[in-house]
Amino acid sequence: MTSATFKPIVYLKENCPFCLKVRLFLLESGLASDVEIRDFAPDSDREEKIRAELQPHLDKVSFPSAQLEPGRYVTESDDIVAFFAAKAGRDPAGMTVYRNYVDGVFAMSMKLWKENQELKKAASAA
Ligand SMILES: N[C@@H](CCC(=O)N[C@@H](CS)C(=O)NCC(=O)O)C(=O)O
Repeated sequence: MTSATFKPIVYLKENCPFCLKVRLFLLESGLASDVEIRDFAPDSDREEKIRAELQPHLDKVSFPSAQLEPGRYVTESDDIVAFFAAKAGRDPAGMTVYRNYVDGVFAMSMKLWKENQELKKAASAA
């Protein structure tokens, strides 16, 4: 398969905030039909299959992941969004739903997660 005929594959874990970021971008930009989405529920048989599929290509499997071009695998949500944004000439900063999610619920969940980690660390050191 050549780069011209290859359909990028995006791997998404349900309920993952980073994966939702990628999914929202693809939906709002209208690019969802240009990629193959392989998603799975946590702890499902499908998760095992997808992890086994990705494992030979990545130092560490995490989600979201994507095969952007034949043999080119990436795992960072921002890199995946940047690749598709550049390819389609779309600016994520101008996408209302995507920006609302990234600057709102996503940013808040990252902040709370970090605070929780710090509280746990402080509690275990006390
Ligand atoms: N920096 C990464 C973080 C991704 C991340 O932490 N994803 C979690 C799921 S929410 C993950 O893959 N955890 C390990 C795992 O599920 O094996 C990104 O922005 O894509």
